Amino acid sequence: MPRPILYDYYRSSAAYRVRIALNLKGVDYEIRPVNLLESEQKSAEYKALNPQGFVPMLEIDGHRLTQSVAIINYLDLRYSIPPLLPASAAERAHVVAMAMAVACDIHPLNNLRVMKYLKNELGHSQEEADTWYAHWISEGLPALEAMAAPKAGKFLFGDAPTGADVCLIPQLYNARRFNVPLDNYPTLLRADENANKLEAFAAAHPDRQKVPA
Ligand SMILES: N[C@@H](CCC(=O)N[C@@H](CS)C(=O)NCC(=O)O)C(=O)O
Repeated sequence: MPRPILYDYYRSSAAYRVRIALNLKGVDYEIRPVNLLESEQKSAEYKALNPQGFVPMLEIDGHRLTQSVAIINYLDLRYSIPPLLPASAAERAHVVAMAMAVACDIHPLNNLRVMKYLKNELGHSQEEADTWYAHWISEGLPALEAMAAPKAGKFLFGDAPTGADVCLIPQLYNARRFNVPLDNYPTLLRADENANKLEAFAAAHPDRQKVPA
């Protein structure tokens, strides 16, 4: 089988999730950059492969997979060690709920196309767009902190990273980029600190990726 190919943009937090998951699973993969700032994701060539025009996309085992959470789920089923989801139904639902709080309820509101629409079509200033961005993070993270706190250990659920941490860490990277205060989230910050000590997370960080020319 050829090496999996990740269609990636270094600052895409959805692609960052998949880089983390691939690294945690120890999968050797190739990166194919898609420059979002040049709108390469909207090209006819790319949309023929991924009609949604998003990164990430992963070519693996003869499949072309899209949607980061679906990709992470595929990787978890394909490579069982280390597991990214607990085995028990209730614990799994809890971890998936935390991952979805980020992937479905915070991140989509701040996606590039949304930010562009606010500024280019609706005429909002950069300052207003930044306020929007920070608002949805500051609205989502307190809930995630409260969801995680009762069952968290070193990570959002227990002492090993799960899919919830895979989604959280890129979201915290985005929050810091936009100077969103994080002091009120001790559980999230503990998971962040512990995750970034692991090479699988550290190697996936945007600062360790090649920036498109
Ligand atoms: N739900 C999708 C979201 C993917 C997504 O939003 N990707 C962003 C980068 S983080 C993107 O490609 N945006 C391009 C655009 O908005 O035009 C996933 O989890 O994979």
